[in-house]
Amino acid sequence: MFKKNRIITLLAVIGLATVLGACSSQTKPYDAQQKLGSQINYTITGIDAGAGIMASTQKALSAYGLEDQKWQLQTSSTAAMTSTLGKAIADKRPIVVTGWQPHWMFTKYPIKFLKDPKNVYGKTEHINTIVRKGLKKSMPEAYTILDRFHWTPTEMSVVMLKVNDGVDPQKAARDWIKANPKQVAKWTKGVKKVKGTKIKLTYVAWDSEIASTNVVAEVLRQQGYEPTIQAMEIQPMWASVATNAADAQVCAWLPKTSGLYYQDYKGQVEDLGPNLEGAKVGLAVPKYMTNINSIDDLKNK
Ligand code: PBE
Repeated sequence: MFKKNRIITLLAVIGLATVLGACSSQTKPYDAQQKLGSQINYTITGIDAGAGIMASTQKALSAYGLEDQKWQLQTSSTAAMTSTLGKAIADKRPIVVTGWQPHWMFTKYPIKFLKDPKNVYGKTEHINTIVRKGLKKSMPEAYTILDRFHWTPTEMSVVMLKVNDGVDPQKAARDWIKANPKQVAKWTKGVKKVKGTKIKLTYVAWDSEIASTNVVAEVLRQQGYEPTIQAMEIQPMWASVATNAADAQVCAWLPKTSGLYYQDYKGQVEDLGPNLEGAKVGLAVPKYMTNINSIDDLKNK
């Protein structure tokens, strides 16, 4: 019986692999003479459903009249999206993805943002630090460090690339701290050490937030805290800080990407302002799609 089940499972896997293989081999290299939509089944490759970039892309579909042309946004995950992107690029196939920066996809792959003349995604974004109400009073040392925490997209990218290369995030964060003592001293200068105080950070497991959350946690650890970090979906993350289940998060992409959550929770949390400036969100395509430069081109070309 057990054996029979195994064989059935095996056949199902082979069947699925054949179907998937057939689907992907149907697509040919990008052909600028043909309509883009018909070459990619009018599909934008997206990430996890809760991400702000997914909501913004739905808005873009209607703002640019793409819905009428049966364009759709496919939900997946960052890992699946970047892997699909990598495979498409290896074969020079057409693809449109939800893209953002800082992220290693722009370092690793030759891709470009599409212009957004209707400003659906906003020009640039900043990432803010959000803490629970009352943190200043109960943990003034952590509050000061969280308030001062601020770095650049280039600095964040160093940690992100290491993690992408397979280094454990906590180790990547420690290495970065060791290599950047002056920057870290700006955040911790004059702050009293504590002894084993527990502090909890929540985050969404996006590459950028894995990097920033681990760096902040390790800085707090060196200050004497006992930090825990917990990954969750975006909505529970905001709720965790609003309900005091967590102390802080450093993941608020604003004004647009996390804008809806910010509106919902802003009275229930404390916003400590940007920890990074110069982030960007939008749609991206490989550079070899030379005639596709604006979201409008999805409709017209
Ligand atoms: N991102 C990365 C997130 C924020 C960080 C752009 C994918 C989003 O909510 O869309």
